[in-house]
Amino acid sequence: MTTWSLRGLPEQPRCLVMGVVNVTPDSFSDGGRWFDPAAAIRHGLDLVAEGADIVDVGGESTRPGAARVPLEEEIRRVEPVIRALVAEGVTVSVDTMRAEVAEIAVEAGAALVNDVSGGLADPEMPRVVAATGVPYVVMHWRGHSHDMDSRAVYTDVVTEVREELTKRVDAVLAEGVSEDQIILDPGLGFAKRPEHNWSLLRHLDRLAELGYPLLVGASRKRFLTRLLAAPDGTPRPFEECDAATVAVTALAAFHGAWAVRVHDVRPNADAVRVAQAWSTGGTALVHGRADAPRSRGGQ
Ligand code: PMM
Repeated sequence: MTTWSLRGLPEQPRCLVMGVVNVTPDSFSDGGRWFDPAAAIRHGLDLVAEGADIVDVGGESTRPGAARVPLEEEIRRVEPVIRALVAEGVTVSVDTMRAEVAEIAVEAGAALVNDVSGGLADPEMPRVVAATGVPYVVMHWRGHSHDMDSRAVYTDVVTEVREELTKRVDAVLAEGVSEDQIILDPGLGFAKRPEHNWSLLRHLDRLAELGYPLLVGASRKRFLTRLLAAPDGTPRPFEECDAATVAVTALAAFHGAWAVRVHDVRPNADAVRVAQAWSTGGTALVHGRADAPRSRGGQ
């Protein structure tokens, strides 16, 4: 298992867990629950207690069909939450497509810029990220949420996502971002139908060949609600898809993902440890030493 070294981010010989705090009234799966700043801060701290290595704070929903949030409102939502979590020693990432928000967030202590548009939504973003020097998630993206489903057209999704990510990497490098800042993300659910998401997960190795750490965000996405649909085709509610998310986490971690972005942290933190133990034969355990006395509870 590769241990990636990214400035300001935790280093572990296992897949990292990024917990999600959506400071939004209308997010994909947890809309409204953490809209109040105090609730968002408490939730971020709870996620760390449950095993999150990084807490991803976002102020703009990217759920399919979502409209954009004004810049000032996005800043108002995320800045106090980032400042408070950083003050508590939390490693925070900011989930934003806007350079101005990224700049303010890094100034407030964010250690990572997570841009679902990979620098396409705001042409200033790569320059700002380059100036801050913090790691930068370049996600595969084809357009804003209001019409992204109409862009989910591929003949060979893995090859096309690989090519489009490569173009984005070249573009951000040309703006001064350095190679050791870049993290790639296939962008599950963003201009992707369920079969596209599954192909990308099946071929994570082809994205890993690009030579950058990979972040995978499958948590509570529509393709899981469809996979687990009732016999009459009714999709399973988002919040009842967490076990499927954990299964994706175990497999993604086993296949070398650098990190997973998840809502329900604790079982996913368990899953990445299972994947680590499985792939190393238990020789490099970080928590729970391989030679620790056996606990009660069987073999
Ligand atoms: N998905 C969402 C938001 N931000 N960031 C990255 N890097 N990758 C993702 O897959 C991703 C993301 C949408 O999920 P949510 O609204 O349920 O948090």
